[in-house]
Amino acid sequence: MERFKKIRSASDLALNGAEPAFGEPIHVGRPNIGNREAFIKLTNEIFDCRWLSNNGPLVEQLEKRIAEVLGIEHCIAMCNGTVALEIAIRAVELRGEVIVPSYTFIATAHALSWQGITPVFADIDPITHTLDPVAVRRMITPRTTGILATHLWGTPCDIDGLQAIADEYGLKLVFDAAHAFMSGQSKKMIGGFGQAEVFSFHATKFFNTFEGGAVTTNDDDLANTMRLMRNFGFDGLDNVIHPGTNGKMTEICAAMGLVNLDHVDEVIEANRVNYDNYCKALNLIDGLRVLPIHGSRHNNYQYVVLEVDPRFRATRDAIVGALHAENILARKYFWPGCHRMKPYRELYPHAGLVLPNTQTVADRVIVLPTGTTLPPEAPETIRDVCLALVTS
Ligand code: T4K
Repeated sequence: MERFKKIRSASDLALNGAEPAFGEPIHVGRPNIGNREAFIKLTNEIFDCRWLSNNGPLVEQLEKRIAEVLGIEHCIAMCNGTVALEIAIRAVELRGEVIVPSYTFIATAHALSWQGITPVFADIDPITHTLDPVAVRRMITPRTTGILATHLWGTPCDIDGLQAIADEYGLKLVFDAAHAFMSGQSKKMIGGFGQAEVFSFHATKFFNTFEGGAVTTNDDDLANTMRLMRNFGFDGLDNVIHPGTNGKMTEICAAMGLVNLDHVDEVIEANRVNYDNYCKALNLIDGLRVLPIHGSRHNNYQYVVLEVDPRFRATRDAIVGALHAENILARKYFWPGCHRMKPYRELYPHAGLVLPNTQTVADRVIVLPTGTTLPPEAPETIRDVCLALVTS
């Protein structure tokens, strides 16, 4: 992709009438696609054997390979991350109130409320952006049955801190690991913590199966229950032994997963190089900071998170507006926080009082594009846009 111009001052900004820096939109969440020929070969095999869904051979292969890669006992592939969350939530028997972050994608809260469970929002650690165990403790009531914590941006939560609270109060602990495939804590990969962990393999994730997701666990009984729930509760032909839904992954999605799994290290490396370039370009500007990668030697570098200090001379929204004008479609994930979205705002009009860090962080974050299709000039262009905004 061609970079059309050098931005030296405000008059060079598309916002002020100049040509955009990029001729085509640069998206956050542009899918990474592995070897096309290998995918087409697998697609032909699917057509030849006429097995399209219902726990086919490719789904079984994908589950086995993911379990091996993550070092866990069971991987149950699903049609998407949201249904995977719903199934995990039911399988571990969450009910009443469950403590969640508000600073997460809306699916985390929806997966609970969709099943009549009340999401209770607890605050995050402003450094890591993940659920703060001290804040969780404050939100426990007699109706609390569990904690659903998000490894946001692929950063592992304070797993030990949350597990200690779960043990003390007899709560279930489930992780929304939608961002954390191939991330880890010290030597252990995300996938085996808590009762269960839930991944998303949506097109916008660094590893995708078009749409898809999975629940991973080391608990044999739980894995069996979730396999039943994923397929209407069927145990063999004509025999339903459990309530269930349709959470099955299709063979074409599993084929995409198998092909993409072969390229996962290359994608992480591309993300890591992008991340380093962003740090070099942006961390020298006073008031801007690329969120450091916290806590592990394993990280997928899927999200490049820029924090804009409120004292910076351009606001976060002004920067996003200027970038969009340049065709760089940076995002304000996960602004304004679930508690300020209509369904939960009405439920908890005063939630902001106990979520100061959530509100501060949600108001200052910009997620920048990365992945295998990122033009190498993007980090410097973004730096120049920010400098032009504040030096004019
Ligand atoms: N928990 C967490 C913490 C999550 O982040 C998510 C999903 C879930 C649970 C639920 O998992 P799934 O049920 O989705 O498997 C996107 C994704 O749709 C969503 O999967 C993801 N999180 C979330 C963080 O991002 P939007 O509404 O921002 O998507 P959208 O359509 O604006 O796409 C993002 C960008 O990607 C756009 O600039 C366009 C680009 N794009 C998108 C698609 C689908 C492409 O270039 N190609 C594509 O095929 O939610």
